[in-house]
Formats: sequence, structure tokens, C-alpha cells
Amino acid sequence: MNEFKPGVVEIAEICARKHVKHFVLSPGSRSAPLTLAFLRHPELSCRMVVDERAAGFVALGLAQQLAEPVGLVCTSGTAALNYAPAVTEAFYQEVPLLVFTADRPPEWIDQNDGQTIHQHNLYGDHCRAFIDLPVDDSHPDARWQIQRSISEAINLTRWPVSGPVHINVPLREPLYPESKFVYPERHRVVSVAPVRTELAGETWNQLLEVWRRSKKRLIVAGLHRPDPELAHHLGSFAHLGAVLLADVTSNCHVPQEIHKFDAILGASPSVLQELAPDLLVTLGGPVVSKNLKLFLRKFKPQAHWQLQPHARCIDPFQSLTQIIPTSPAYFFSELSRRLSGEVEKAQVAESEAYIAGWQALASRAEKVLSTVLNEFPDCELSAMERILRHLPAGSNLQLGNSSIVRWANLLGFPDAQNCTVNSNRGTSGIDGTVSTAVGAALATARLTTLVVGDLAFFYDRNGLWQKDLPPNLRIVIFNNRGGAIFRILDGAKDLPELAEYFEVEHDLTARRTAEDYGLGYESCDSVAELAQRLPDFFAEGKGPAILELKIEKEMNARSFFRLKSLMREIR
Ligand SMILES: Cc1ncc(C[n+]2csc(CCOP(=O)(O)OP(=O)(O)O)c2C)c(N)n1
Repeated sequence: MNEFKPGVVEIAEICARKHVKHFVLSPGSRSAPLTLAFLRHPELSCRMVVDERAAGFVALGLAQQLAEPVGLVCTSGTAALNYAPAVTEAFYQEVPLLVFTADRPPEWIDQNDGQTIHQHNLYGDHCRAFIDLPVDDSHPDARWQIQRSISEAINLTRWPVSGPVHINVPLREPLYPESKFVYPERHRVVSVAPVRTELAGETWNQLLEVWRRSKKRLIVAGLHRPDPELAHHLGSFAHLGAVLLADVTSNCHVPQEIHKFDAILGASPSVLQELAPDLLVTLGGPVVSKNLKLFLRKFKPQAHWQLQPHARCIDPFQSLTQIIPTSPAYFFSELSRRLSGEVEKAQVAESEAYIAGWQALASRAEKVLSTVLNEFPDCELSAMERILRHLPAGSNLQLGNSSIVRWANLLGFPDAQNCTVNSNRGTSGIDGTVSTAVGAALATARLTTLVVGDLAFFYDRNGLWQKDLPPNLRIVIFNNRGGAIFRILDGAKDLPELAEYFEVEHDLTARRTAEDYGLGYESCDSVAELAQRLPDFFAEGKGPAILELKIEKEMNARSFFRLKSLMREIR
């Protein structure tokens, strides 16, 4: 047995046994035992990120891609507070994080000792669980408590709903070992057997009765991680007789989905009334489109089913009537199996008018978008359109808040592109965009492109402070010299304080940041030039690079209001 911190050494071993293999560490003395135990474990891979706020988001990006818990380790005090934004985002995005914060022993709290704060339940309700480990690990029972707590913490990052779990680790001096660690072999761990929830036949009968009775069936997919099984079952979507609206962050695209739905939903209330669903089925997390939220809140369905593995009433459209605690993949495969008989085919015919109505409007929305793109070749919508068009198939796209993700949602993806999309829409912060993209790029060999506004980029520059930036990372900055979103927000746009106190106008460029952190850098002044540069920018072997588009806020606002007025005329 290790004489030095045996409990901590066992924590590292249990993480390895339970497949928590990636750790993002930040420097500190109090956390040294944890840092060394993870670093020296032969099966664990560790990365050092100095700034804990950035570290938290790097871990989030890694966990998003890997779909497995990623560990974080920091020292005590304000270091731990700096994880709060990423922990909160992970909570709402349902991304598994295992957060270790080192702490002073409890008797030292409030004793004017350095980096000592109240760490009990530090992230409040934004964690799946908080676990305070015992300070002394010499007694076997204390270690039994530590061991089962770590198993439990890892289990809770995934089950029943993924998210962050906080483990606070009070540590006494000495903090630096004098001898090598000996990791216990094949340590006992507690695992949770995977389950697949299926609905009883009687429940299906009740659901199918509602399904058949409803003529206007609408399926809305919000933020969701890529799920090949779900994609496969949605592939047989055509015969369900329903309309699918897939948010840009849903990773749930099928050829039959209604493209440009965000633009359609900018139409006048008399047009939207025709689109009101009888039955709404939702899956995934938040949706980007404000038009969609307003539409569904105004034209409430008679029934609204949400597919989710827990009983909490998350009801953003104020219409929820039924939680269905199965996986979306199971739900759609079983639904299409049960609807594949002759009788149901007749039902499809009945809902055809509803589907055709959406499709007709989709082609009109397409024309509206083309008009704006032609009239305003140098707006951000146009820049986003070029990026989406040039994005290599199968690559990974990270979208910044707030106008950036909205432009992408308005445009949608060309069918065959098969890209994955992530955006921190759990809380829609601008505070971890760059770091999340760095984490995502580290986790995959696929090209990972972040498209981000200038404020969000400069806010989170520390995410680029890495020993080696991943070669597959590309960053396109729409630099409109401030937060242009405020110029298109009713209320904010006409304020005399707009430029200085909302947009926060500035003259920064990313050139020196690129130099500091070792990224390639190029800039351009027009969307046409951007489009010319994109093929080379996306080329393999180029290495991490920034492409900064300098663009006018005013042009953006004008194009947006033109789009808004044209959308209103869609009929
Ligand atoms: C951490 C955080 N602080 C403040 C905000 C409020 N906010 C939303 S968008 C935005 C401006 C973003 O500017 P930029 O990144 O340049 O994008 P643009 O508005 O130009 O699209 C701000 C400050 C936020 N979402 N998150």
C-alpha cells in the first residue's frame, strides 16, 4: 500500500477502471497529490491548462466529443470558482464532467489562510451531485468510503442523466510524495448495468390513439449529440406522416426534414396559424430559434410529448402534457414499426396536406434567404452561408453565441454534409467558446471549425494557451468590432448607449493573439475574399489557424431587418 495519500492513489486507479481516462489539470499545491496521481497513472491522459475557466470548457469540449466523463483537477479557493461557468453549461447540456477540487482540511476554513474558501456544494444546483471526501484516509473504512464515493460519482455523471459531479478533496500536508506511487491492481469498482427503457403495449396503444387522431404532427429536435441509431431510425421517417424541424444543434438531420424552418416561422400569424400542430413531439435540449419558441407558445398543440429519461417538467413551449422516458432512437424505431401496417398508410395520406403546407413554405423561405444573400453579399448571413457550403463533409463545427448560431440555424445544412455541430446553448454564454472548440479538436482527428464573434473570441482567448494546439483546429472570427447582436435586438438597437455600453465597440484584431499562441493568421475584408480563402484554410496539414473576417455591423443590421420584413411576407 502507498504510505503517501493512499486514498488519492486509489481514486486515480478507480477512474482508470471506470474508463474516465482524460483529465484537464490546472496547477496548484493543494491539488498536487491528485495531479501527480492522475499524471503518473499509465492509463490516464492529462493536459495542463493554467486558467481554470478555460480548463473547464476544454474538458467540456472533450467530453462532448468523446461522450464519456472527462476529469478536471484544480487547487482550492477561487481556482475552483472559475470552473463554475463550464460546470453550469455542462449541467444544462447534459455533458458528463468529473470535477475534483482540492481543499484545505475543514478546520482551516475562514482562518485567513491562502486560497481557502467555502467549497461545500460550490456549484449549487448545477451539479448532479456533490461529494465531500473525508480528510483522513488512513483507516480502511475511510478508504472504503472514498472508493465507493468515486464509483458513485462516476456513475452519476452518466446516470440517469449525464452532467457534472463535484468531488471536493480536503488534503493535509505533506502534499508532495517522496516515493513512487504504487497503483492497486484491478481495484473493485461499482458499475451500473446499462438499461433500455421500453414502453408497455398498453402505453403504446394510448400513444398511438393520440398519434392517429392528430392530423398535424410536428417533431422538433433540439440540442442533441450525434446518435447514429437515432439517425438510422429517423431515416424511415418518411412514412410517419409528420413534419420534422431539426435545430442546427440537433445533429438529427434527414432529407425529409423541413429546411429553412426558422425563416418560415418569421411569417405572419395568419400563415403560422395553418402550421399549428395538433401533436408536438420534442427531443433533445434547447432550440436556437426564437421564432420557433414564439410560434409554439402561441399555437399550442393539444398534446405535447417530450422524449427524456427523467420526470422534470421542462416546458419551454408551455404545452407539455406527456413525458416519455425512452430513448428517441427506441421511440422512433418502435413507432415506425407499429405504424407500418395498411391502416396507418391511410393516416399518412390525411396528414399529407399539413406536410405539403410546410414544404411549400420552405421553398418560399429559401427564395427569401437567396434574395437577402444577393442584396447583401457582405453580411454575416452571407459569410455563414459560404462557410457552411465549403465545410468539408464529416467535419465538426462549433458555433459561438449569439448571432453566429442564429445565422447557421436560419440557413441549415446542405443534406449530404454529415457534419456534427456543437454550440454552448445550455446557458448560451460567450465565456467558453474558444476553449470548448479547443477541447473538441483535441478529442477528434476531424477538422474542427469554430465560427465565433469578436467579443466571444477575445473574452476566451486563454483557451488558446495550450502546450500544443491541435492541428485540426480552425477559427473563423466575424469581427464586427463589438457585440452586433444588440444592434438587431428590439429595445437595445435605438439606445444612445448602444455602441459604448452594449456592443462595446473596439479596435482589437486577432493578429497578435494568433502570434502569441502560435496559430496561422489571415484576415479579409469581404465575404468574397473569405470564400476564396476557405478551401486553403480548411486544407489538411495547414495546422491551427485563424481567419478573421472584418465586417460592418451596420450591414448586418440592415440585412437582418430586410430578412425580417421578407419573412413576414412569406405565404
Ligand atoms: C458570459 C456572458 N456574458 C454576457 C453575455 C451577453 N451577450 C450575449 S451576446 C453578447 C455579444 C457577443 O458579441 P460577439 O461575440 O462579438 O458576437 P455578435 O454579437 O457580434 O454576433 C453578449 C455580451 C453572454 N451571453 N454570456
